[in-house]
Amino acid sequence: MRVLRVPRRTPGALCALLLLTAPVSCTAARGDDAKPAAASAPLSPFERLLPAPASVVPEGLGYAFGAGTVVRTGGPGAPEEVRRVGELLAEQLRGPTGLPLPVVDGEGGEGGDGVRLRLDGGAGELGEEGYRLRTTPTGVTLTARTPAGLFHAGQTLRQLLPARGTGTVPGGTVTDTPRFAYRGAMIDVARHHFPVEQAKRYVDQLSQYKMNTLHVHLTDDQGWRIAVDSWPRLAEYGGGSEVGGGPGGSWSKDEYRDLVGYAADRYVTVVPEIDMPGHVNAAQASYGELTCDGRAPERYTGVKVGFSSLCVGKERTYEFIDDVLGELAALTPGPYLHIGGDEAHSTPAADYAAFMDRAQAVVARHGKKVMAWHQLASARPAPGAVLQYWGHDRTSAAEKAAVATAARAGHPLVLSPADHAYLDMKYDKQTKPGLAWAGYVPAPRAYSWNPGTYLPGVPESAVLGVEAPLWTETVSTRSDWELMAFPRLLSLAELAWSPAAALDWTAHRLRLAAQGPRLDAQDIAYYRAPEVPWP
Ligand code: IFG
Repeated sequence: MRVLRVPRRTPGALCALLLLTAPVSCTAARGDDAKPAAASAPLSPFERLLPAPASVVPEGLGYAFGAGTVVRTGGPGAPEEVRRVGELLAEQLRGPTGLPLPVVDGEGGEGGDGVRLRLDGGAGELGEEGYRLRTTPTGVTLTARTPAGLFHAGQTLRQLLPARGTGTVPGGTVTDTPRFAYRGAMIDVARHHFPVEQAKRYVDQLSQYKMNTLHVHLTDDQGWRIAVDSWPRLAEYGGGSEVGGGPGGSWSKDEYRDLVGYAADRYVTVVPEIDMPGHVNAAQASYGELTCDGRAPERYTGVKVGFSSLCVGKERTYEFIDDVLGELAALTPGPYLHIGGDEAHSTPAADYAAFMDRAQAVVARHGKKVMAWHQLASARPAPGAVLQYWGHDRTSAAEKAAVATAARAGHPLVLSPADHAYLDMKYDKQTKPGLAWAGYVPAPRAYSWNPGTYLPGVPESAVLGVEAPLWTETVSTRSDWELMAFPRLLSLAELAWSPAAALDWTAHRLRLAAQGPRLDAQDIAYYRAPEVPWP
């Protein structure tokens, strides 16, 4: 059931009529249309929700959170995972509200005031990640078919309360399911090293907006950031450089496991990337045997791309990728290993195709699915390989057509158009960090595209989802990271989750503005984009 979103200035009488005929969320019903419309009348808590939910039916009185509010994790026999979701939600709500919010098993019967988490295997219409959130004066009931759905319901509940302090959750029902399955953000920890704590903070932030995938670009010319037991110099030596000549660094296997577990608790899947056959200078500086002439290059701290290539004709190369991908697969519960494949300008096309054939076979042998940048379409993508498109408006029709052909041949696409979704693109010429090779991406441009119709000849059914990469050639601090990522990541989150019918910049910009106090409360150093009416 869709909720009609009627324009703010709908006359009260008409809106009241509409209320009789269709569930509408119109604030004009309060009769405030008599007054000249304010620049932006304050949004109701339902209208502030980001990503915009599929359906909202405001109804009756709400539930006031208070000292007596209890979080109840499911009826008898509810799986342990429901309790864990309840504990995490309570923890996320205690901060802003300052309330005790104890977590108890069971629903405490109808008299049980508070927040109830309920798994309902029969709620087929909610799918794998959807939920229903129903609020009455006695409490808020979160219902979902899966714990992931309950987690997403909790993120909506967080936004129905103020960013600071406690309040009343408005009465009514939110019924919500995502448009796309893959809702991702990528972080490049190779150009500049970042501690795993920063990646975990990003997981907190992106999962709050129902994104469910963190792609980690672990290796590149400037650095190797993950320990590999069978090739120890990769992290020990190859991790000791970064753009600009800083100390670099790398993650131990335990640190990577910690990130994977932390992400899983928030229903975020980690997709690790080992870029190949290009972008490999750090690996070759660590092991000269990985070059064709056996001579290890110097470690690289510049920002050029396309100058390195694994030695496609050497068997040692395939022992290397088998060892590396094998150890990474063992650490990665998620379905994908990303093998890069971009900018292999120093690998002849035939060699590239032969190499990618073998690399894809290695991924399969270790029980994982292939993900790669869309250049793989020019070679022979393995059955089911997912292609990540990073083209832009100036990408040739031929290149777009090759990707569309691959999509129609059964290769799902993850869309990351560089001139909409690359978070390392400057907002404008004043932006200090960032690049501009794909043009400036001001906040509205991050939102002004429709993944379902974006690529010619690619039906929405071939689009697995969207992903917002943040490359770090020019980003070396948390504040620069957050300046570039926010608020544009929230726009990608809405494109990834909300129904196409909900996508409307004039409403979205108000929802972004309403997130300002929440980002402030979480100490996120976001860019106060001039196109957004921040409070
Ligand atoms: N393209 C390169 C990245 C990075 C990026 C910076 C891809 C797939 C430009 N490859 O994007 O390594 O340098 O915007």
